[in-house]
Amino acid sequence: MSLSRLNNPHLDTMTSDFLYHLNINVACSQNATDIEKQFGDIRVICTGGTQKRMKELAIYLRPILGIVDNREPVDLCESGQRYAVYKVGPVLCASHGVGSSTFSVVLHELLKLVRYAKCKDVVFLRIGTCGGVGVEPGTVIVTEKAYNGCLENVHEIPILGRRVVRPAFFAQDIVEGILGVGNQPNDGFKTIKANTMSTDCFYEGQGRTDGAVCEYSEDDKMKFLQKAHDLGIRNIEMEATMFSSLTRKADVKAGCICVALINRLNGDQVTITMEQKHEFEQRPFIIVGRYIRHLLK
Ligand code: R2B
Ligand code: URA
Repeated sequence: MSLSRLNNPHLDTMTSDFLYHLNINVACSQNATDIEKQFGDIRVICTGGTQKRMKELAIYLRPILGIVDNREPVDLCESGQRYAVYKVGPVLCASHGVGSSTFSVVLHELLKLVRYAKCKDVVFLRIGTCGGVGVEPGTVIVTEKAYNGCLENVHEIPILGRRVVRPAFFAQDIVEGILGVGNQPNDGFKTIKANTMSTDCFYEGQGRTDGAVCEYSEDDKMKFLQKAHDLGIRNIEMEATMFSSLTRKADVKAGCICVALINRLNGDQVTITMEQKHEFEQRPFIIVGRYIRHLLK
């Protein structure tokens, strides 16, 4: 799929576009040659919550992409002071913050960036953490359908004063492609496909009883988590509905790969040590590294 057109006719009338949060100015009228030179070879955009994790991913991907470089990766968007973006050969690794609102800002700008750079067949991936629902902590979950906090398989966003409801699911070939490189004999962890619930709130929205405010009982919470489980939901995070629906609208393929830090059927507090968390966070790297190798071969 080529990204030569996005689903926005207004872009065709603009002579320049300032990607404000990335601090990248695109002169559309001059065939965007600088942007094409810098970013035209991009095939995969990896996104994840934190700057540190995206920098680690960039370093992790170097040998996989045959890139010999011992220098610190350069944050190409440091001057924008919002998101970090690292380029490793044909892969861009960008941070997106917590939740759909911060992610959608950088996602709109990255989608435009790859359009202006005339990138071909770009795949967007989110590499994240999540709470598991009935799965062992450390399990890697590849999202099929994304459900909102009302357990509806849609993304809902107010636009011009109206509630706009959009489909929220990932392309089956991407899901299967990612799953196909998982579960290798020495992995030491499971990779599964499942549905994901995305919420705008880590605490009440995810049915936690340990937030600053809580107006339901432990029993209410367990019933809700069970209902989610019955819908095939095996993990809860904060971006998959927006990510799947916006990439779908922009006609780009995408995938969401998250590692479970806890099993929410056993509690709410994320109490794993930072060392354990770091080890868990490497697991989606392993899967995504293999998938990128498979995509680019
Ligand atoms: C998972 O982890 C973050 C919240 O701790 C959020 O970005 C998410 O989806
Ligand atoms: N991220 C979430 O959104 N929820 C969790 O429970 C853990 C990580």
